[in-house]
Amino acid sequence: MRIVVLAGGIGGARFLRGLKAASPEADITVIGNTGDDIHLFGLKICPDLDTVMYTLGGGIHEEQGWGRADETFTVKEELAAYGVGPEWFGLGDRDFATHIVRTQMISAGYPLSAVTEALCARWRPGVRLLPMTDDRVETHVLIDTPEGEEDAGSKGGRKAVHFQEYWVRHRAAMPAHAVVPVGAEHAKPAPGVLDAIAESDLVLFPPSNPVVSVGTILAVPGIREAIADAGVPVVGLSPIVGGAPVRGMADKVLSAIGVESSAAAVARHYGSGLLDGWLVDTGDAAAVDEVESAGIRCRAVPLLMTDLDATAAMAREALALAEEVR
Ligand code: GDP
Ligand code: FO1
Ligand code: CA
Repeated sequence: MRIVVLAGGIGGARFLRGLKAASPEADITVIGNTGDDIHLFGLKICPDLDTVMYTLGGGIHEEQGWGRADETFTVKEELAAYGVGPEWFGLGDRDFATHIVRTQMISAGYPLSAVTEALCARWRPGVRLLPMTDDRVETHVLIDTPEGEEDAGSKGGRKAVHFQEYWVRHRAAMPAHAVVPVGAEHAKPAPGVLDAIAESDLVLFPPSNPVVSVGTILAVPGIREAIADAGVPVVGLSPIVGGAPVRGMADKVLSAIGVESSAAAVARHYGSGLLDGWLVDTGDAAAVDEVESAGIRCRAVPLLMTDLDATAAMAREALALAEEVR
């Protein structure tokens, strides 16, 4: 069974652990979001690719869902001592090595897909991890200019900030007026992405952020079309449970695109042109009829990834729904 999974970071990575447990013989290709990527201290950082790689490779800081376990922050402290910011992005010493290797390989001319393959040769995540594109795409968020932070980019009292500044520095405390995957319109799917979709038996949308994770991957021209045309089941799992994200601030970016934070609204947002099946949490069983009336087969099952067994059960439900709609 060849499965393609569009993944962001924490939610996608945790789901993938369950999918591997539920279907050990499956050949899984992960198309990873690179819109979160940020350049800091002269290094290229790929948060979502690293979260998938570390989580499946056994190096992740489990509670955080990002960065390495057993971290130290000596380099970060020294940078701060030099007054070199930003200080709000917590890069650990072990993590710095990943960004140094990646930046070194990129500077030597390797595309991000080759770099990711090289990093995964160490971590052996047990899936093929492909960036959605080798081209530069960075998500930016339009916010009201914070007090005293007017700059050249400010216009009409608003400014665009990098997604990481919005998410980590500001903790998404203010409304997002727009979310823009800068560069997506000129980006090409990375080598292997379209082939993996065309050769797949199933495409899964894990409970990742529908806007800045799955949405960003679908914004790369050709990817949405390839999935819609693949002629295989496309099944998703709702990241929204009980009208709110299970974790994080996805509601902020959903409202930026005018989508209500509900399991049914996210399914309708993806659309029946893309989704064949959708899993909602048992507490959202009332949404089943609404999703089905949108032409998407829907089931209510436990959707909290509390541990590996719970996540594996969710993955098995997604596989079962895929067979039902095949
Ligand atoms: P990020 O890139 O680190 O934000 O991770 P993703 O985009 O892959 O996933 C983030 C989403 O995962 C959030 O919107 C959460 O609501 C969702 N999520 C986290 N834990 C769970 C869970 O246990 N169950 C479900 N259904 N969604 C979850
Ligand atoms: N998320 C945070 O909330 N705080 C941080 O200090 C932080 C540092 C960080 C460093 C490397 C990395 O790969 C990811 C990091 N993240 C951090 C997570 C990152 O912001 C993710 O992009 C978001 O969690 C959403 O995907
Ligand atoms: Ca992310």
